[in-house]
Amino acid sequence: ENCGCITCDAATKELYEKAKNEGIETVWDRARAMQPQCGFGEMGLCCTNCGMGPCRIVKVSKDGPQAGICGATEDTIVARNFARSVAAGAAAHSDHGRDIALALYHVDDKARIKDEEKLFKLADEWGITVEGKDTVQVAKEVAEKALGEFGKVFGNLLFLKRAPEKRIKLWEETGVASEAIDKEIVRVLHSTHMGCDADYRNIIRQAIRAAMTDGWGGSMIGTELSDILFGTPMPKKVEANLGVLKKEYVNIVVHGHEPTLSEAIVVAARDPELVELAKKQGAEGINVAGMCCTGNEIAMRHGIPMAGNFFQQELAIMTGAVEAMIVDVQCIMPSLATITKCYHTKLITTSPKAKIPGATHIEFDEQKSFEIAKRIVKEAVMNFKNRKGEVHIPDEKSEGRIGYSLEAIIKTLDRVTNTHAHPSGTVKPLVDAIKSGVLRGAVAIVGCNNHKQPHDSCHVTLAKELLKRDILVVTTGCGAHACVKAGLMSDDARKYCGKGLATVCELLDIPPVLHMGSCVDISRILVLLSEVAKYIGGDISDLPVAAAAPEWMSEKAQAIGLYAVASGVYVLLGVAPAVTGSENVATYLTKDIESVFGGRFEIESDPVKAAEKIAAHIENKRKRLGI
Ligand code: BF8
Ligand code: SF4
Repeated sequence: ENCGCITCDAATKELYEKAKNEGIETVWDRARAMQPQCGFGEMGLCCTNCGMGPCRIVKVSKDGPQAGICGATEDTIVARNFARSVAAGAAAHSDHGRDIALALYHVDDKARIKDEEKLFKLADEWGITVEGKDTVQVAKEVAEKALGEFGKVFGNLLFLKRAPEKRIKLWEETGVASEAIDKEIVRVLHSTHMGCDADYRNIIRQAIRAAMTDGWGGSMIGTELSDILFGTPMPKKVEANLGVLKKEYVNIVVHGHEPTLSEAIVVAARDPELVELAKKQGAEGINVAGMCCTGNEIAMRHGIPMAGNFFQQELAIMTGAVEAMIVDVQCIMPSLATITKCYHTKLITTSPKAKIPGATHIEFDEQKSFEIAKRIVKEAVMNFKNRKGEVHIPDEKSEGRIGYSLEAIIKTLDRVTNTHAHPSGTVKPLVDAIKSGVLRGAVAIVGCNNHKQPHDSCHVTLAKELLKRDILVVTTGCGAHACVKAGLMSDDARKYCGKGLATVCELLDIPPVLHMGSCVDISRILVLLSEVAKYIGGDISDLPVAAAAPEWMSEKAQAIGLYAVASGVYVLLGVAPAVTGSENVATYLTKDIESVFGGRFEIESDPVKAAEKIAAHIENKRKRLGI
């Protein structure tokens, strides 16, 4: 795949050419125009934390400034910048979780709770008595408890208890057992304010506390409560790539993150009245497709086709076939407003947190969700007749099986446990496969697209390199889109696997790359790791596993990376975070931190070398386990 092109995805290549021919600027053009990118920023050496700045530290020469005007060293500046990015990422994921909790809080009809069993299980976990209460009441109390996680005055995050005991103890000893979500994020902002924390290790410690409120806090709340509200994903077939758009249909692309909006759109688009209206406009019907993490959410739960990932959002509009792109929060390029000007596509923003000049704003309100969703879908339907010029939809689409929530994985494993009279509902078969060496280990490939890497190519190459080494891959976010588009979630993908992994896939009837959801759903991976670690009576850091974000770009990815490291995971990044300006900070994050948490960062941009490093790490862990 590493052909030096901008992407390994054929649909993307095709539409990128179209954009060039039509003189439409895309992310790749703007990235090129941005070169060379600022070296200070790239190394994390620019500080704008107070009005005396900006201060930039010149590392290359002894003549330039070696400290900020206040005296902050490169260690302090780099650590502060990194911590603030992590806090912003944790804030985004956690605020998403809060919105889901609010949606659950406002449920007034039992029919709107799609996974009652999960609701009662969570109520039990959180010590909420359920006797004599109806489902709606229990939902309200669970939602209230979840909302309390953001601002409670005392106590640690409730979900930390899901980790193995050794891990919990380690977090307490090292001072990273997080308290309330909002509190930890505020603390990063406070302690990195001018003239506060100057000790890079302590700054990173607080950054970890904030990162933990993402994975073990807001993200986990987002995942759990979304499952309760909209259903826990189970395996299903899905089609992926821009070829899922249909020429004769009203095409609606839902893009962003929170399933509250997208779920409502999916329902509204099936409304007979609106379908009829679409037909009156000359369309054959209404086709909803999802983009980025919203795409993952509705694909996992309803099998709605996945239109594409982060670097395909502009291209979707260039098909000329999208009547409306409906967005909520995060990873939405402001350039969409510019591009929609050249086509008939309506860009519809829906969140008070994310308005874009040039877009139509129709604010979403969970309490009137169906009504508003219908209004939005109607806008799209009525826009069908405004299509300009020719429609250009690439043929490319592939098929895969997705929907591997933790519950789905356990159910899948039960297929082999039950036959051996072992207790069902455990991770035993997975542990057995790893112990025997049939499976060498497992790796999560997650994260975004970034122009610093060829689009999708690093996700796909890394996955294939791991599969052939008998390493199972799980994936979320834009990495999941990349893998399903490349056919890695089909049965046919067994051809990329080593003999052991191929056998496991056949036995369990699974694809070798498991789609576990959106980026908040990395919380599912944390729970899976915890379950496996508990099963073997160890810690997450003992396991032959790793994580990789070969094309990451967002602040959320930095938060994820840091909570994974603090949870004991080896995290390989394909793009270096802006910490290279401080040798101390860079060394701490990529080496020394391992002696504290058992996890660390590794930077490697070449996906083939990345696979080698990950495999070496996994074999190392196996050796230490004596397996
Ligand atoms: O949360 S992988 S580009 S869409 S940040 Fe964004 Fe990155 Fe995609 Fe989802 Ni995640
Ligand atoms: Fe400069 Fe210090 Fe102000 Fe940062 S906090 S801008 S280093 S004076």
